[in-house]
Amino acid sequence: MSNEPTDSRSPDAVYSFAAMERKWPAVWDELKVFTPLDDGSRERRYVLDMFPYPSGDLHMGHAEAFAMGDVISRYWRQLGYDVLHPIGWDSFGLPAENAAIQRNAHPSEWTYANIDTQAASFKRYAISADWSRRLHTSDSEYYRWTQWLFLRFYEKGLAYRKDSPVNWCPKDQTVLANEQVVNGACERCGTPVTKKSLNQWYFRITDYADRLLDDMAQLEGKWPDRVLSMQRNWIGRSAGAHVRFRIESTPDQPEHDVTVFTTRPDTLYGATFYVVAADSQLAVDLVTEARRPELEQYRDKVRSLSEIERQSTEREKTGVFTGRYAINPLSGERLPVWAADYVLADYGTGSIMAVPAHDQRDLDFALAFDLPVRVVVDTGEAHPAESGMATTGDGTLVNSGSLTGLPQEEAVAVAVRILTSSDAGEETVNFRLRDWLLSRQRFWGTPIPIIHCASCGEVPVPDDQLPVTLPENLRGEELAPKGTSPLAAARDWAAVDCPRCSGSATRDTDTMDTFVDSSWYFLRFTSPGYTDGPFDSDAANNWLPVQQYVGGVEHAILHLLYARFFTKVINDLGLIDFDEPFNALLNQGQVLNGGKAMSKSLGNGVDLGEQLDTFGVDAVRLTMIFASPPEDDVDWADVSPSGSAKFLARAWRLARDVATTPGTDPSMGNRGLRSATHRTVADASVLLDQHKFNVVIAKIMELVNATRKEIDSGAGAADPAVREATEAVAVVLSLFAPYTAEDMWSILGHEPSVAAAGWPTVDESLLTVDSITAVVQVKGKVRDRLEVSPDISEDELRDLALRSEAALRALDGQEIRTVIVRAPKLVNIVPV
Ligand code: ANZ
Ligand code: ZN
Repeated sequence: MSNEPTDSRSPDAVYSFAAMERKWPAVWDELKVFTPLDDGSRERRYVLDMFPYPSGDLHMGHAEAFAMGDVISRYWRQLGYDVLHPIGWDSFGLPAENAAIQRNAHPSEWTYANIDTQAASFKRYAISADWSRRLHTSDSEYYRWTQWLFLRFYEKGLAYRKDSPVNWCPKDQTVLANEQVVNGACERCGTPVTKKSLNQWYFRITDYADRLLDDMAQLEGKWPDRVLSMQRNWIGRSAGAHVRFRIESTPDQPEHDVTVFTTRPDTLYGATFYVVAADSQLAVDLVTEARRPELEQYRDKVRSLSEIERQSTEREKTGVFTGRYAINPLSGERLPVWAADYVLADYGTGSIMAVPAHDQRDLDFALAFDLPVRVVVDTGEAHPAESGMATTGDGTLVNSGSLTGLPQEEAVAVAVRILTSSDAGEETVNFRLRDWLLSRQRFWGTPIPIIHCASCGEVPVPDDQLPVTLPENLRGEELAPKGTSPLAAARDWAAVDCPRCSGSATRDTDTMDTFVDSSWYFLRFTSPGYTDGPFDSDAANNWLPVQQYVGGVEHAILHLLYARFFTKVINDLGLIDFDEPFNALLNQGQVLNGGKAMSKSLGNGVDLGEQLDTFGVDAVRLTMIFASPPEDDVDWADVSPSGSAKFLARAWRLARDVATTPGTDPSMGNRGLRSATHRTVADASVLLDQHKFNVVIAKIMELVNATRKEIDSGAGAADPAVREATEAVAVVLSLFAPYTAEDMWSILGHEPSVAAAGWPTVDESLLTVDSITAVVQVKGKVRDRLEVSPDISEDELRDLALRSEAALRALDGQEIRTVIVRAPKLVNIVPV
């Protein structure tokens, strides 16, 4: 199949994907067919693929994902839109750093070598990208603006520092990323990982929780429902109430006011104890001196647990009594205050009123420590203390003072009213979403542009001193984290003069989470060379929101949420006039092999390069797309790239065989084939809008067959309808198999590129059915069939029927009593 070509137009020319792959990339580069005009002369459309991480060469997963985005951009280009389809690399991150440590190199060496490899593969794969807009987030001309944006967030109070726990290996004295903690132990030395408190940077994304949630209404129907619901759960809005409790004084401790967040204020009379998060400051503040040692011991134990162990519902409940009592504001009842690890320090207020009858976690705790269980909502179910099951259903309030007798829902409202009027609480909304911890004790990331000065405190690096670039002289082990960021070890780099007082100061040595880099790259693509800001506002407003975003569902939560957050903040900064970045989202499926994800350990990986060498780029692309709708997985064990290659050769031979010249008027061509062509194009438009790319390919296969049939057994290759059909095949195929389509287009005598051909115009009159069969019966028996127009009148049909020789023969001279006509399909002639 990769034989060398003879002259394409000669009758024995053969399809050679290798020759096409050598010929066309240079032509596309030179014609700049994929560079948008960007002059406003055409309506703009922005198609974006989630940009790749340079982990090695491209793999089958890339081949699938990027094929889908490419179909859409090529389709929209054919429709006449000015399409922006850029490409770049998300090139900061841990793998480069680990590779550099192993190879005693600088992370940039590995990173940029991989980028070059991937770029070459993308070009071969014929991604219709505008290469002139290529960017890499690890280029200082890019991260300069990541730093600039950070400083704008900082000025708005949206970037701040606070102490927070990190994974810590006590043996290596090293901060560990979550992925370096394996089963609760350090990946390198196996020592159990503990938590250490470190001063870290956060983005105040919680300020935007409401908008992030509410604005999802704009995305309804345009993003997959699954992604929207994952985002909703992550933001986790819950409506409830704050309730204030007073903690009684003790001989050694003063009174203390505390607040809980509850979604069930109706159950206030069922609270039998109070729990504070053991790892919170509040626990330390509340505990009596007599109980302090016990609490400290317990806190140590809690700290040594991994997050997974702590969250496990299987685990037995543990806790310690603090020696204090809380007063229920409604009933005046005294509740013992416990410290336990099932209450999270960073959710709600970090402490709860425990209602064991109606909350399973509280019930488990009550049963473990022999605390009372009081039913306050009668649901008709067994008593929780006996069944071990908290009851959460609807019912009537019991044992609840003035709430007694109320239906549950009404009791919520009444309880809130009482709390509000007695100033003991109020309605509130709570979010699961936490602020975004963005600092990493890592080297290969965007340095945080802050300087720490003993006398001035945190001082932002002045804009005109950006970028703060990474040192280039660190290699290998020097990059390994040692308790703090490796940048702290680069003393020359870290030591600076304070921009405010000129005293000696140090740079912040943390770098940013790589999700920061990818939260605004879609803006930079609209003006990648811009030097007066992160992007040109006009360009961004012209192109965004992205009309079609394509990427994996693994980014359903964080990346998309962060990008939405950045967009809203940048909108608030007045730099853009839209506040959602991605109008539509398509999640492509995975490529499997034999029912399982491809992996080294399973040995079921398929090498993309080998597939391309064997079958050609077009066949691999076509196979990916033909296998299933884009959202579904493709199992490489079930597909046939060789079948795709055969089909492509078959399509290509149509072009070789066409015997008319470009511009030949198709109107005299075979009407059946013309109809098939126009119907295929019309159907393809509808199907493409619905992302049913695989069905479009099936339709094209049918049209190729019909065209071949016309050449072989109809009017032959000189039929103008054959040219019309073959040109349509080339244009539609250009979305899926760009090399083959380009070659066909040129063999058909066209220039300069099929990508500029324009989508074929559908002649509506050819779509209508041009004849249907009417039957002529004599005395109810079919005697003749007539091809008639579907809108024939009854009179016309009657006249035609009465001229039917077959019908007259059957009448055999009998006189006609009556003629029943049901236009357009039936005439029944009844003799006397
Ligand atoms: C009393 C109560 C009674 C509750 C009842 C539930 C059922 P969501 O829906 O997830 O927001 N809670 C509050 N803060 C907590 C924390 N920091 N750690 C663990 N649990 C916490 O859950 C809110 C409910 O979870 C709150 O309502 C509180 O228990 C608990 F029959 O208050 B509830
Ligand atoms: Zn200073």
